[in-house]
Amino acid sequence: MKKISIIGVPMDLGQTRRGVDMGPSAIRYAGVVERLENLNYEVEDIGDIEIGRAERVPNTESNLKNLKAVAEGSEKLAAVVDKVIQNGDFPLVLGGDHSIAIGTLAGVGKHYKNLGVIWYDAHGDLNTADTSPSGNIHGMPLAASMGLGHPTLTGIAGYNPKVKAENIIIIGARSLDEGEKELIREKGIKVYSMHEIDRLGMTRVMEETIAYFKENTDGVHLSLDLDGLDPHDAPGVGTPVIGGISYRESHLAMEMLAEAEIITSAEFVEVNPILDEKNKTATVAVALMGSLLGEKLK
Ligand code: B3U
Ligand code: MN
Ligand code: MN
Repeated sequence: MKKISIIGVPMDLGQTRRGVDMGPSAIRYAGVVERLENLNYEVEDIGDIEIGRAERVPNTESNLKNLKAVAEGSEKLAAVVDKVIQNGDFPLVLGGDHSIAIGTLAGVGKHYKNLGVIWYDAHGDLNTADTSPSGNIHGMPLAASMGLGHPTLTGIAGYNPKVKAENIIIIGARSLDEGEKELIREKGIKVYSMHEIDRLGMTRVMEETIAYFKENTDGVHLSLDLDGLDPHDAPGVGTPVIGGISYRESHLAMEMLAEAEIITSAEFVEVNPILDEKNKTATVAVALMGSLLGEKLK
């Protein structure tokens, strides 16, 4: 069985709410290492990536907040993820806000000709500098990984794109900006919004997702934003959106992925312990990691 390497990324510069930098600590406190060791994996916690400070003076060159510090953190994370995969281990990345996916995917992408990405999120994270309503980079990582947006973000790790539009599946979307909707239409990105999840059920959504990836990709990265879940089940996130995926549907999704044995790397992001209720969201994240990595009820 593969060794799991845990990488913490205390990043809060991709958005403006404080506290999400403590996500990795909260997830560790919720027992991630023990949980995975109980599944008979060898688990190594390789510690946290060092993240710079928020920029006090907004940069004049673009509207992107903390661009330089986010890019620097992304480069460091990409290098560590790359090394973990080179060693033959499974990278499990703990966020931090979702801007970290730029670095994770930059490290993962060079190892696969046809990388699949599951983007489990209330949002599309498909903004660019031109379409972003906020300037927050955590709303841009999926576009950046496709090669769209500011060159500092698309050029991380020196290659581009990290994933092709046809290999992306978004699950749980219910808050998309106009520019993101246009991009989804233009690129034909597959989206199972809450409408499809309600209509088809999570079982069919995952069956279709798994079948597509088995046919078309040689590795699949799961990027799970805890705000994909309903705020009732995952309250500790910076941008909660009502009407989300339930705890139960999420476990089912993770269990189906485990059974299909298609996931080759994963990240869990946007856990903000300051906004949480008794570490509930970190605890949910760890439970989902358990299911994703093979925990069974019987
Ligand atoms: N789409 C908005 C809001 C947002 C994106 N991701 C999160 N919030 N978590 C934006 O700012 O790009
Ligand atoms: Mn996100
Ligand atoms: Mn989100």
